[in-house]
Amino acid sequence: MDQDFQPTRRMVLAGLAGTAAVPALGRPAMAQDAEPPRAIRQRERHLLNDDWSFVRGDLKSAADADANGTDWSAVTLPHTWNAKDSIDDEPGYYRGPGWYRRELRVDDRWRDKRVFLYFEGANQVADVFVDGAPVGRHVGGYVAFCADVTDQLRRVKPGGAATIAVRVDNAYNPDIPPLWADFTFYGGIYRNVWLVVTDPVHIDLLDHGSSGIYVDTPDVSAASADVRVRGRVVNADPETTWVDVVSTVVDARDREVTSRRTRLKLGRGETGDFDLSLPAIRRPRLWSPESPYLYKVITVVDGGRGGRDRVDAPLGLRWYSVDAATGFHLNGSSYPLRGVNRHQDIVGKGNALSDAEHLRDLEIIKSMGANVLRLAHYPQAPAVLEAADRLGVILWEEVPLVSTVTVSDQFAANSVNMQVETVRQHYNHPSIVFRGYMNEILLLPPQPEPAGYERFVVDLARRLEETTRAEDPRRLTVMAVDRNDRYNTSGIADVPMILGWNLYHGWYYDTPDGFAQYLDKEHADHPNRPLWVSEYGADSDSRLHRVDAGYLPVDPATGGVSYQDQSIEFQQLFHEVYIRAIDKRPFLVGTTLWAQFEFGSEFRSGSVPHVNQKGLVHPDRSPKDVFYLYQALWRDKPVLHIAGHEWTHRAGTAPDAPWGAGRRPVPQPVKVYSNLDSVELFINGRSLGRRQPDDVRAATWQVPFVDGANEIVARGVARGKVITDSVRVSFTYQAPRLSDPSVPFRRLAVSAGAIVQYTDPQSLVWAEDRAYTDGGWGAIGGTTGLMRTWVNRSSEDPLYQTFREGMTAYRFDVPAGRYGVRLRFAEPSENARGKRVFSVRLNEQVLVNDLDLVAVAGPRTAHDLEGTVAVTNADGLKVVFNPTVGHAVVSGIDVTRL
Ligand code: GCB
Repeated sequence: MDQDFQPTRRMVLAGLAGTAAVPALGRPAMAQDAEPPRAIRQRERHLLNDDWSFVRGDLKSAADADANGTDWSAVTLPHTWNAKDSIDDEPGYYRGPGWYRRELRVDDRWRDKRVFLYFEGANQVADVFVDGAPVGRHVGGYVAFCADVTDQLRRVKPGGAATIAVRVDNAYNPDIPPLWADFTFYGGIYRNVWLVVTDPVHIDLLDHGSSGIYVDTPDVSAASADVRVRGRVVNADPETTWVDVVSTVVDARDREVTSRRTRLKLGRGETGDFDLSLPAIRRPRLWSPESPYLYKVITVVDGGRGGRDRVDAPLGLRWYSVDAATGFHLNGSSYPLRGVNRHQDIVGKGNALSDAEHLRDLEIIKSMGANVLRLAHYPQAPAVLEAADRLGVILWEEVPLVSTVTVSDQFAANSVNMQVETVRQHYNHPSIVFRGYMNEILLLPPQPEPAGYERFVVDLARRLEETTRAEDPRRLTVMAVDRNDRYNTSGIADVPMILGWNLYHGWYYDTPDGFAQYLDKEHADHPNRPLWVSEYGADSDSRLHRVDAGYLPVDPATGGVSYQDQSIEFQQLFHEVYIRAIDKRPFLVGTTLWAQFEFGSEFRSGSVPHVNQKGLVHPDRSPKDVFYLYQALWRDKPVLHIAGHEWTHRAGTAPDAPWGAGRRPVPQPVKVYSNLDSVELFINGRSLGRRQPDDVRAATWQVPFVDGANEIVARGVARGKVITDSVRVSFTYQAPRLSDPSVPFRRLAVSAGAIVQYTDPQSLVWAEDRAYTDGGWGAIGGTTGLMRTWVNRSSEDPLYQTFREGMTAYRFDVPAGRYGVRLRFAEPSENARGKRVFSVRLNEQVLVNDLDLVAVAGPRTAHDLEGTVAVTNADGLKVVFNPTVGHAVVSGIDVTRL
């Protein structure tokens, strides 16, 4: 784990509670100096990540950035001011201005040079000043921008320094996308900043933050590849200059492959374009995810005494096409794209990631076997794109128009400009094949919806489509939409070349089987439309488990899923159903699951608040077991993984065990994901037989767990070599009848209202709720509920979020003795005092009278009570609830024999 990475308590719980610590994937991502983006690697450049001061809030003017009296704190870039406030109990996070400032020592050698500040990204409006003078403003939080600061630095006395000040503002702005989306809009200068120095004659840095060089491959085949290089040269020299321009392709070992030159005559201050078609490369080595071979295009401009400049661009030679019936084709062969979505953050750290952390993420994605990555929902750091080129991951890149738009010319203009910037900046990355520009754009129209809103959105889509095709005619365009027929009826679905569906059958609505039916209908209704499954996924939490994972209950009235089971096992089931359906549909261009990593979304209130829990990997980059489902399907290397590393504390009962039978083994399922031909499973050294993994590489055994320690070992043979995986499970046996003397009662905890088990930080397993049965335990009356808001003053949200309401009692038919009873409460729905008041007794003994949870704790806030009670007769223990106003409610009951 990264040294300066402080996981919050919640993250540790979510990631590790109840599990053997699962090591993080990949190598440790240490903070380190950033690698300069390729375009500036050959130039004089200085990383400006250190020595910044920061203040949250506004200053009257940039001049104040120089003044004392402001409470500056020292920061290092990448930096965001929302790392912590986006995961605390307070609703919302700071969205407004912040200022950064830094001294810049001016080198005398720069006198005759051009000097630029290059920001890889700042969210979302940045105003840059040098010694109080504005040098540029950038709108939009997800691409780079560059400011020419030559003139300002010339004013600095020899040996002196200038002050760079940057005002960054992430306040909601109706004219800047994204307006609303399921991720946190972290503010700050969250990517690297560079100072770049060039000669007066140089390749243009000011074309929308691009490298100034645009490499095309108009014709690529196995036999030959044409390469075209366009670019813009600036003559900032006082004299008219002849500029030699030469573009050379070199192979991975820097041997020249092809080259062409030209000359430009540029007057003082003039800019000139060149366009070179290089002699074809014979029998090129092709680029693909399996073999990401990279050439390099070196472009040198030489203006004699006006100076020289050089920009390198990556070159990957590949060709591709899509077909509505047969999907994607790469380099002449059918090539099903299978992969993931990624957001660019780490919960607890925000979006201020080092290049090493970005690279680690890409390595994890690659190691799972994905060949495609959708960069959701905005362009990501240069380090990400360069890693994708190098590792071999095909990219879908998109601009952040998400959920809704503002009907304004400015919104449209900003959107188009974002696409132009994105295309020009990332033009040369061979990994980018798909260009998107909208996600679920009809999800949240303003209410009431203004007349003409839909037309505006469709027109904007057309403009973005035209812009994308004009700027980048060789990439394929794509849009992601949600399950809503409006995309068809409005015509927007036919604007891009490919339509991506974000589908959540079985999670937000319907059952998982609805997914395949939906796809088939869309394909049948629109046989000429290439389709992509751009998202599918379900939440999970390592603390939540379900012995017999099944489809979730659907409310017949709304069609919505009425209880989202966030267990690890449901997420596995969900993905198994989806990937099985996907693999049977060769018409799909690609599929990208949601999402590789858990990510920050401040308003979310699942079992880990502020986090979207659909990731296959935890925030600390340790994998969930479902990661190996995909690895077993997508990788050739042998994969053998017990899908139980996150379920190491189990409990259960043998319902048919006769009285006096003692602790019986309890059969519970254990699943293995493997791409081996067969796998043998052992419990405590005893074989449970050999099985063949099925079509989704899963094999399941009913494993008879014994009370106490269980060592589960999976064993298989890959290419003559034995490989194994093992997990230790601690199992707690509960007798069906609690007073059975052959199983002396110790402790029982119930998660009221839950259909899943919860493992607490002490590894105690809280059982699913149930109705009382004679001799056993359970609720008498009442209904179960789940609150989908976060719980204040607790990190055990899932325990408090489920509840039972309106019961008269819980009964535990324990033997005579003394018991400690701990009750967990959180008011799920009332906001005012006096709306719900009730008393609780432990048998005849009052635990609390007139409990009003809002009054004692506040709404949706954890409140615990405990007491002891002597059980003297055969009636056992009754926790009795007596309402005075409304219904009684409880979230958890933990009974311990003292
Ligand atoms: C979607 C959105 C994505 C969300 C995801 C979810 O359809 O495109 O931004 O995060 O669903 O988890 O609900």
